[in-house]
Amino acid sequence: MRDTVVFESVERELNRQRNNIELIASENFVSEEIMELAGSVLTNKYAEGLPGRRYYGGCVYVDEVENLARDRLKELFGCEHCNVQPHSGAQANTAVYFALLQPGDKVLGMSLADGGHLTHGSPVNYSGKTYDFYSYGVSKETEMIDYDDFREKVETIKPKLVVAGASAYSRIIDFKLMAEIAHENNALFMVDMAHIAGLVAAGLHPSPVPYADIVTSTTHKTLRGPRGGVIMCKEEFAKDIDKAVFPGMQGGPLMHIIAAKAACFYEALQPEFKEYASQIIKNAKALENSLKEEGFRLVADGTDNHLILIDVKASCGITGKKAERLLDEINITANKNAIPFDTEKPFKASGIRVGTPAMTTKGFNEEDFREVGKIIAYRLKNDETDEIKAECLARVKALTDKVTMYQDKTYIK
Ligand code: DSN
Repeated sequence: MRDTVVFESVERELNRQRNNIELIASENFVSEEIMELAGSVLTNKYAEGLPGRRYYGGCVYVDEVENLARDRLKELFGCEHCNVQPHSGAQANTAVYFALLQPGDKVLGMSLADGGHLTHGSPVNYSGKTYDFYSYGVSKETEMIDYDDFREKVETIKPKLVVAGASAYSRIIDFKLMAEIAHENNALFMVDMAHIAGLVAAGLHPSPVPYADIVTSTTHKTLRGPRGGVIMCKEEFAKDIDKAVFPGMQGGPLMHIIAAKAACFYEALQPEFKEYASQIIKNAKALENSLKEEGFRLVADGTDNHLILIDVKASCGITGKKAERLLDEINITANKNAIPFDTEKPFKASGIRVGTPAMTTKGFNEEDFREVGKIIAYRLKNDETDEIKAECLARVKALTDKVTMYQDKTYIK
């Protein structure tokens, strides 16, 4: 008997994805092929181990798939070795720590409050509870990474591992400089490039791969693949990383997701992906300009990549939590986010984070994003009236009505 209840929820989510302007900077919409592979019969297969060295029979075809994913990922980023099995970015990061560190070892990562990630040493996360994490952050004046302070911290703390990468940072990160500082001080250097992986793949953000000992990423953000993680590393760490993923952290890999990852890397190797990534950045610039024209204060004064942090407290006198709700009510999806030196608690926050990858996939251009900026301003800078809400909803509908992706396909139900 068909479980209609869960299918109805999925149907409602499909309609939400169709009707909303999706600005969550870490989300995207996958292609029909990736969706099909993620929902394929490979979900039925156990394949613990690596291609050619499995703990189960019947792995000949999933071996083909995992080899394709590994070869394509190596070609895409030019890494020496990779593991495509981590179920998520958090698990990829945890596996790296498990491979390189002992509990209590010193690690330096970017502060969550300044744009880092939970797994970069937050006290509520496994990383912060297990290792002796310290943090670096952004300068108060520029709200960009303070590399002098970073150097001083590496020199005085003498961490075993330095972690770079962020989930709410809108400027280019100087991975080469950070690697030099880490290596001069005998620290290993790891980069979590989850947010910007698609931009790196397209050559639009400097790649950390030549400089870092280990690079982790998710596959579902700017890279536009299925939800999952990967690890890339220098050959000397290959065995330790593979062992840390399995049997260290995980059991059976998700072979249907690895097939979808293989398709994602194939797509990212095509010339059209470069155009897509370039449009993400052009759209973010258009949104930045539109928001600035409306008088908004943007953290770090704008963006070089796919995301913008809007200081809604300084700009409109409201919290990020309220801004998120006001936008939700007009079918614009974003998330509240702490800004550097925030005086609000993280659950309320003074900012919202907006990104362009998802709607760029759906075909939005600079003009569309200028209009998105104006709608955001109109909603957040005015009183909460039914008239304004209705006007905003109509303007959002005018934009989403032009989208064709996911409209006529039944495969996503
Ligand atoms: N949770 C992700 C984000 O939204 O940025 C990071 O992993």
